[in-house]
Amino acid sequence: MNTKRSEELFERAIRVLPGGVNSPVRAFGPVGGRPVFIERAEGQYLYDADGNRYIDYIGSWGPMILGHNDSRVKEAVLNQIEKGVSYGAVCEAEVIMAELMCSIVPSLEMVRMVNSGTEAVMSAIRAARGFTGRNKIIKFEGCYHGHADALLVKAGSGVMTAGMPGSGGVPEGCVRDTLTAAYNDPEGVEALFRNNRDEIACVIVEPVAANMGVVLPEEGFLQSLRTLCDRYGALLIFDEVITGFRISLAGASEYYRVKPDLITYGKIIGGGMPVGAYGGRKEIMSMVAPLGNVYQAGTLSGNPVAMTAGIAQLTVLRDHPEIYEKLAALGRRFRSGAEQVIRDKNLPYQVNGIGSLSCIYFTEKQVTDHASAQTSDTAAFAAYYRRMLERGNYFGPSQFEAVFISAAHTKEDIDRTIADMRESL
Ligand code: KE4
Repeated sequence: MNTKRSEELFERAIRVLPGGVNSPVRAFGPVGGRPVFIERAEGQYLYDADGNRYIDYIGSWGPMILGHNDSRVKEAVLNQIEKGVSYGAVCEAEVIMAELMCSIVPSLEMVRMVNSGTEAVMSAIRAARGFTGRNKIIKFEGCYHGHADALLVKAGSGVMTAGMPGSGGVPEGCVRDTLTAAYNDPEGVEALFRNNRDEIACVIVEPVAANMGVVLPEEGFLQSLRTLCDRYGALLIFDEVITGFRISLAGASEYYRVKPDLITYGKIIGGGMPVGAYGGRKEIMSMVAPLGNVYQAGTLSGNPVAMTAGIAQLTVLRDHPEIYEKLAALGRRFRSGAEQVIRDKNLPYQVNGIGSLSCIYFTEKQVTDHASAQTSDTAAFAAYYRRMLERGNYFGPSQFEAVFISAAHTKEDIDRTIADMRESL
């Protein structure tokens, strides 16, 4: 595959961007080789600077659930741009977006828009601490909640890919109040509550852990968190930056029938533009400035172009429930095809997933948490990754990232990828 132009661009990039990237997960270090530079995207396809076409299984790490350049989103954004790109003042699009999210997700009584998932999570935790008057938080090993200091503890995604316990530059004082438990281990969570009785402000969890691959909550796990939070007076935060509006229209809180106190969002709600949000019970959100004393602000929060993109995408998802049936069917097709190849080739690999989120783990152990995910053979994954890329399948360059399928993918795309998998595993 000719990647000459990408290589030239990468030579320039590494001189002026740390590692040549604006986000570590885009770097190809973990899989070897150098990143291909994308020039344009359409539907389920990416086209790189050398004209190579790829079936896209990242979808910008989740936002592009309808596929790239969806005409309904594009038209709405272009119309808004004609009216200006940013006002720094309230506009109707912000109200429509908040009303739309609250009308779709029963747990959302009030919501605040921000500019990224990281900002959504750090703000939700601040609101939880302000509401409860407590400092400690519980997170789960392998879950990733963005790069705010207090959350960079045994985090997933790029931190896990790099094999880092945490991050440089984070003072001990910033993580002193962050407690961690193993995913799917309610007993471990209860022990933390018992040992920190009335000090815990919140438990934050990815209801489907999609930053150590894809790890599903075991039966009763999420409900156990709800019960423990109620018993000890802590808040339950669902980080739905990936699962929100993806595993079902109303997300994981509806899918699993567990009601969190706060939910964080990103990705899909921005339609590809930089957007995050947090929201939930009105009495908690009423703590947020200017209503309450929990300060949080943002120059581009509620940006009209970003709101318009999000409104357009969420409206399509709300008005076309058949999209979720298609996403689920394509996800099942991908996973069952992968399982067939693994069986035929007698490989000790695992396939996890739900709806349009999947992950092939290069390990013989069933993956239910961070420790079991860590048993994966990342070198074998890297070799597989490069062979699949050569054949025009673009996955996240890490064993610990999810495979994202969009509504623009077809059965033929999936079958083609499975055929390539049969040659690449
Ligand atoms: P952002 O700040 O990257 O918008 O969102 C942080 C975040 C928060 N919570 C969850 C559950 C997330 O998955 C993320 C971000 N996800 C990664 C992909 N695994 C973003 C990709 C990247 O870091 O470039």
